[in-house]
Amino acid sequence: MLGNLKPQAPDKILALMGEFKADPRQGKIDLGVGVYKDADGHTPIMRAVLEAERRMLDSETTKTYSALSGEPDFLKAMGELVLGAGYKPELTAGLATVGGTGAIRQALELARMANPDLRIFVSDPTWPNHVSIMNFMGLPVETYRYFDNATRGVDFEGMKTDIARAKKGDVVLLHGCCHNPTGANLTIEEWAEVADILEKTGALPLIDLAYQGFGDGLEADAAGTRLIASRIPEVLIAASCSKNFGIYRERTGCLLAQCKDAATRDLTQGAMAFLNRQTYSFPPFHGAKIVATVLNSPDLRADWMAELEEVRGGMLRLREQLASELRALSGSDRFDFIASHRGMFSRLGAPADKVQRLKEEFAIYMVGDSRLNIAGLNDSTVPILARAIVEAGI
Ligand code: PLP
Ligand code: TYF
Repeated sequence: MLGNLKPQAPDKILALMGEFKADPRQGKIDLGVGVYKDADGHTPIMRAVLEAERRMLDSETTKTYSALSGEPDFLKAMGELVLGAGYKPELTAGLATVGGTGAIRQALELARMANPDLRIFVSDPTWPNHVSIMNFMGLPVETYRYFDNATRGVDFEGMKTDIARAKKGDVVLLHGCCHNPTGANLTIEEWAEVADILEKTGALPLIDLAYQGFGDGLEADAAGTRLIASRIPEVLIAASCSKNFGIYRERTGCLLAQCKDAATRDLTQGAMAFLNRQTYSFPPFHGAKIVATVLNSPDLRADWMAELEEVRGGMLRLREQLASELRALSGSDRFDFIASHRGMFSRLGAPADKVQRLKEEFAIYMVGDSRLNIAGLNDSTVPILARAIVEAGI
């Protein structure tokens, strides 16, 4: 029977990781997969995370099952982290999930349970896993204009026109901050206009928040999400802890569902717990407990925030350096967008053959759509990349 299976196309980003590993060239540069790396190319365990694990090891006495929807202290701390003072626990259902990806999957399942005829509107481009999950689920996907290749910014007029086509019963997937794969983001004024449209159409926003703290800071990166939640009664938020806590492999994230009243919240909470039970029963505990411990211990929280700021500041400095190096080498300001993009990624807007040339000629690996991971750079590789970009004629 298993012989009937069809071969599946590999994930391009993960495949690139393998290609990079297999490349024997000295001085190769990995700007592919979206994982934070320090100047030595290492993805460290954050200090507060390690200390939280030590405390857990000392205090935990059992590994028995815990809560089907996830730990209440984790969900409350995440609600506060994401929604700030606007978090309304009495109106917000919460579900611990297997990473942010699990939260996206459960959000889509939940929305489909509420309306089997829904369509999902996604930005063009978006994280490829969004589309592949939706295709796998058989959900109709519509795209809205987002990236303007001419300016490397957001085509906001196009976006507004396209998301206005989403009706009540449809879902509009928005990146909360640090858009993957482009690095181009909405201003807070633009978020307000998105809220106007959602208010008018009644479409349900699903906000994917995978990089809170990687762009303009923990509060600023949540500002768009908070604005939507303050204006729109029903909002789904898929939050990932993989990047901002550096706990990728612990698979930690949550789905928050803000509901219009307490009765709907109870209904939604029940449906969300049901979805966990149908999928994998209890969600992973360890990563969620790390996050709850860090967020709920003042000393660990302060240290985590300080380290996250170091990480964010490092990426911002690399952006500035790369943009300024490219200004000098190209004699133009056409790469200045790199300094205004936010998060781990920037899309260069280069054609696939030039991306290929960077790989073959210069051993510089970036995703085929010309997305580069800024965190893959350091002081000495910034000039190497800048020279290669100019020499490759990008
Ligand atoms: N959404 C986006 C846009 C991402 O880039 C990621 C990254 O890995 C995720 C969601 C989910 O991450 P994870 O499932 O590792 O928490
Ligand atoms: O976009 C990225 O690089 C990250 C990491 O299947 C990632 O979000 C990439 C591919 C994948 C899962 C995570």
